[in-house]
Amino acid sequence: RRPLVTAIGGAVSLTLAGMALQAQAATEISLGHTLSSTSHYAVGAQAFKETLEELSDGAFTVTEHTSGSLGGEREMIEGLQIGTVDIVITSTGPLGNFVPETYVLDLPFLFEDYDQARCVLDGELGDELLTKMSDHDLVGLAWSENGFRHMTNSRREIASPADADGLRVRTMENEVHQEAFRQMGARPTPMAFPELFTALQQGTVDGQENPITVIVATNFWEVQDYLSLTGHVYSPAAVLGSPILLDGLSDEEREWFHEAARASAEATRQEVSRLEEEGVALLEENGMTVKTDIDIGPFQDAVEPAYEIFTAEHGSEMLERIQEKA
Ligand code: EAX
Repeated sequence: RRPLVTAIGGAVSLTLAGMALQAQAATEISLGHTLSSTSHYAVGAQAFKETLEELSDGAFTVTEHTSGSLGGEREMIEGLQIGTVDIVITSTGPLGNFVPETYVLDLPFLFEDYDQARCVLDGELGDELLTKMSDHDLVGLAWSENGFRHMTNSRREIASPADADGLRVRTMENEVHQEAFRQMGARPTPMAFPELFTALQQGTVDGQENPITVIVATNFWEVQDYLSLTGHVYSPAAVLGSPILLDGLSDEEREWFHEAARASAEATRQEVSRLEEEGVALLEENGMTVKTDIDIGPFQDAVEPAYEIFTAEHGSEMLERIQEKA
């Protein structure tokens, strides 16, 4: 009997040792974003998770934190720098505060359509900007997408800049966006995204601007009656990593993260395209009055000074390179 007991004991301890080894080997990666679990960012987060877990054969597991549960985008970017979060999917909204070179992407009416924007971000300039992030304690993994931004508000239909006059519009914490809205005659109020729904509900601000993707994912129709398809600025998203995690990995491991980020961006862009097709109808079904046929000329004229202010501060080299591609 003794050998049998020993054999069983041996098997049990082997299994336990195996489990301990597995538990030790899997590194949990935290991934944060500001949007809901049904959003285009969530689609991208899941693609990141699947790709990384598959490539690493389970050595890394990814836990997604949605809806700003790790804070707003500015806070999460700070979290990457100090290593309290590993991966963040964020708009470029607050990014220029950390990597000023990215401000150029936030200029209003810079990109004409999705193809052009994606092409620039996937090209040399996009790569350069991702590389630049290393100078600011961030790892730029891939350019993803939020979408062309449109204005919503609870007061009136906006068909021209004059209609935006005096309107209190929440903007992202981005000086280029704030300037553009000032030029339109609105009263820009920068605010982190997780505070926005309540601010709209309580009337602290009259309106906000975001892509169809975000308006759909956040049920903004509950607090906003009017949507105007101004498409006034393309909103890129970036998949960013913490240098504190990534610098400690092997080249092979780091490449898995880059690949997972590219898969994430691809999945997100597909979802953005789908929502561009179907989102407006959904918003109308939910009671929003949508102004579609907007003459954007007067809006472009109104924000023109934002370009001068931008180039005076940041130069025109990157801007000219983008405009050459247009
Ligand atoms: O990145 O803050 C914003 O309006 C962003 O579009 C949102 O957080 C998604």
